[in-house]
Formats: sequence, structure tokens, C-alpha cells
Amino acid sequence: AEALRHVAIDLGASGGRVALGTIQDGRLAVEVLHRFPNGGVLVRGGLYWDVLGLWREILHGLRLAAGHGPIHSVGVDSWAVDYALLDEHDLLLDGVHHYRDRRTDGVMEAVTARVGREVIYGATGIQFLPFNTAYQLVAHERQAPGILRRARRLLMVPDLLHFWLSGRQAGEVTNASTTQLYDPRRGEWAAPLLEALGIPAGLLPTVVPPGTVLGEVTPEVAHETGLAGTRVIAPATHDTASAVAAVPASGEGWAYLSSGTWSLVGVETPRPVLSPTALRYNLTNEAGVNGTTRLLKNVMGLWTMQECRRAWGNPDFATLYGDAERVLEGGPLIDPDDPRFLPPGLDMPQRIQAYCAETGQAIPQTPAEITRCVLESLAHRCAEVLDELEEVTGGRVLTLHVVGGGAQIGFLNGLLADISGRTVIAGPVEATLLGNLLVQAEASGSIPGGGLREVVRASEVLTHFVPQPGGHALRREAFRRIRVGQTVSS
Ligand code: LRH
Repeated sequence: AEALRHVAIDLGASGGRVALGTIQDGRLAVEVLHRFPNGGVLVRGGLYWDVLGLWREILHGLRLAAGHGPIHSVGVDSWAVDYALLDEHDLLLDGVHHYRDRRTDGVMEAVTARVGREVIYGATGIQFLPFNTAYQLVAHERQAPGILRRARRLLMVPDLLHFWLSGRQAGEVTNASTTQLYDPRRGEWAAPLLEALGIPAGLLPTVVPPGTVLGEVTPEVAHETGLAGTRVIAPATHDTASAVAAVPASGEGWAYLSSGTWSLVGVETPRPVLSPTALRYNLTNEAGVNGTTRLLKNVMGLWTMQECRRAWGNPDFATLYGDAERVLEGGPLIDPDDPRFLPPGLDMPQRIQAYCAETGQAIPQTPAEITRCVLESLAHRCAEVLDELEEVTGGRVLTLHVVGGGAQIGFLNGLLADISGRTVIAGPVEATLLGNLLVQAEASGSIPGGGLREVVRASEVLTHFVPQPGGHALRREAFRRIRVGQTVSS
């Protein structure tokens, strides 16, 4: 029989892709059909996503896919935490706000002071981040009083697109878990927390697992794209969950770094870990495929570089990284997770310089020096998180699998290996797309017995980085002191 064709739509904060995948002889062949940029749109002080623009690109990608022959299924994954509100007629009540919108400034602090960090963490196991859906909704209600009562349904971004594709509303669990409103132990929305935050319980959709068949594409979509009888299958709709599903690991003793706009550093566990130490390190327990938990930490990631590059007039990333590699070791370091780096802005290079000045370090001047500072600091922070994960789980991390776009940055992979003292295995670069496609294939019964990761291992060429001995222990201590707010000289 002819292999089934699946289409993955993967939306990242800086760009989207539509790809076609088929499984043959235990391998996944992927062809990216369409790429398009994505990013925030600033309007009257609010930062939004252009969801209608994304929808247009999706329809275009689907049209290209339909040209390749019958498509068995399609599924969408995207960045987490952002949502749309629909009214009683299923119309959008508002634009889709970007999680970096400043409307959430101070909201998490106010909510945690009232409800308690332990209570919220105990109910959800989710890392405290100012832009979690929970705080965005409180901010939304502050900004537009009454909106949560007028709204009839909240759909996360991929759920909204699945609704537009299939006509069915559902909340796929991997993304639902990122809201900080979902109880991973009970497997349902955290009702007491919703109540405490004034979020009507009926707003939230029925939660479904990855691999759920939502229906067929609507007649309108079929007409617009040429698809016929194509099923809409929810993959792991959180992009990070799709990426983790495609980590080519086997056995024990490994962690992953999903490396893109964010650096998601974590391990896979059979169940959520809600211990006091997990809370102290502010680790998150996001839902994964097949009932697993993604115990991980959000590290600021390549975002800082993306904003610097924009400030420098969009030079080539490859050139920037190449130049950075030639800068002398031992330069300044930043705490990548300092909140000042979170909002967008063309002053990102100046923010980095100010950080270095405040901490009594040399001030990086050139793009190459700033790039080196950012990448090295990122590697230090990731290494620190690996140690925290070992402490929290009691397991060892011997290998770090780096997946996603950042896996292409050889310089960063080398730094990660050297600084963390672990072997780095880089690839696949398109992990999110692969994970999305594999969950659709699994739901369609075409994954061989070895499971998803075996298919990835059979399909991809991986690159190994073995840690080189060097003076990293001293530098790690310097990094630690900077992070706890001491200056290097103190
Ligand atoms: C990465 C990601 C991450 C979330 C962030 C909002 O794309 O989904 O896992 O925390 O975006």
C-alpha cells in the first residue's frame, strides 16, 4: 500500500512551516513545503500575533500539500501559553495577545501574593513565568473588565487553528498544561485555581490527549485548499512537546535541550515532580506524549540574539556565530534569565552592556563580543539547570540531546559540552516537525513497534560533541556569583 501522507503545521515565535511527511520502511521522510515569518505586531501599546496572516499561510501550505496527492491527516503545533477568546457565536472577541505584551507586568506577583506560590505550584506543577495564561487572563480582565464573562470559550493558538480547520473545539493537553490552570495529577482543569482567579470554568474546553482525531477538514477548507477527506489530528500541540517526542534518545541518563527562541532544558519523567526542590528551582511539569511529563526549565534562549540581530540590521546568523567563536575566552557573562531581557526592543545590545557594567565586568562592544557573551552565558545557564535536574530527580544526566534550530550552531553545541561536562548529541534540527508528524502517524497506526524515537534514530544523522577539558569550573563559579547578584569583583 502507498504510505500515508501527513501534514505538520509548526508555528514558532519567529517563523512557521508547513511540511509533508511519510513513513516508509521505519523511516520518516519530511519535505518542508512552505516557510513564512512570524513575530509580534505592536498596535497602540499592545503586542499581538497576526493569527489571520498565519491562517492565510496555513491555507497556502495546505494547497501546496494537496498538490502532492491525497493527504491522510493534518495537525498544528505552536508556541505555548497564548490563547484566543471566542464569543457565543464562535467569533473572536479580541486579537490574540503576544505573551511578551507588557500588560502582565506585576500581575504574577499580585496573584501569587494573594493565592500563594505553594498552592498554585501544588495544583499545577508549572514554572512561575509572568506570561503564563493564568496571569494573562487576569491582565486581560483588568484591561477589559467583563471580557471573561462575555467570552464563551478559550482556545489555545493550535486549538483555535484546529477549530478553524475541523469545526471542533478541544484543548489538547500538552498545551493546556502550559496555562498553569491544569492539574496534571488529576488530569483536569484546576477548578479551585480557576475560581480563585475569577476565570469561569465553562470557558475552558474539553481536554484531549495528543493523537486525538478531531474530525475532517471543513467543506470551506477543503474548497480553499483542494484537500478531500483529510483528518485533523491533534499532535502534541505544544511545539516543545512535539520536539521532545522526537528526541532520538534511548535508555537512561539523558536530558534534552529544545533550542530555539527559548532554550527548554529538561528530562522526561513518568509522572509530575512537585517536590519543594522542584518548586525552589522553579521547574515546570508540562504534559508530554503518551502520558509522560516534561520536567523542564525555560531558559531565555536565542531570543536575546534574535533581538540583537534585529538591532544590528539583520546580519547573517552564521557570520555572527563564526565571528563570536574567534573572540577570546574569558569575557563577560550575563544571566540570560534576567527579566530585563524578556520584552522586545532594539536596545537589546545596550541592555546586555548595562548588565555587564552593573556587575563590574568588561563591556562587550562589537556584535561578535556580544554574541559570544550571550551564547556562553546560555551554555552556563543550561549546564546549571542540568545539575538542578539531577538533584531534583536523583538521576544522572550523562548525555544532552540538542534539538531544534539551535542544534545547527556548532559553536554553541561545543560550549554546551565543554561547560556542562556532558556529551552533546545534536539533531534533529526539525524535531518539532518530526514530533508533530510522528504523533499523527502513530494515531493512524503507522508507527512500527520500536516507537517514535526509533523512527527518528533510523531517519536522522546526528553529530556528537565530546566535552574538552578546560578552565570551565572557575568560570562556572563566576557565572553562579553573577546570577545571585554579586559583582564579579566582590
Ligand atoms: C517555545 C515555547 C516554550 C514556551 C514559550 C512560550 O516555542 O513553546 O515552550 O514556554 O514558547
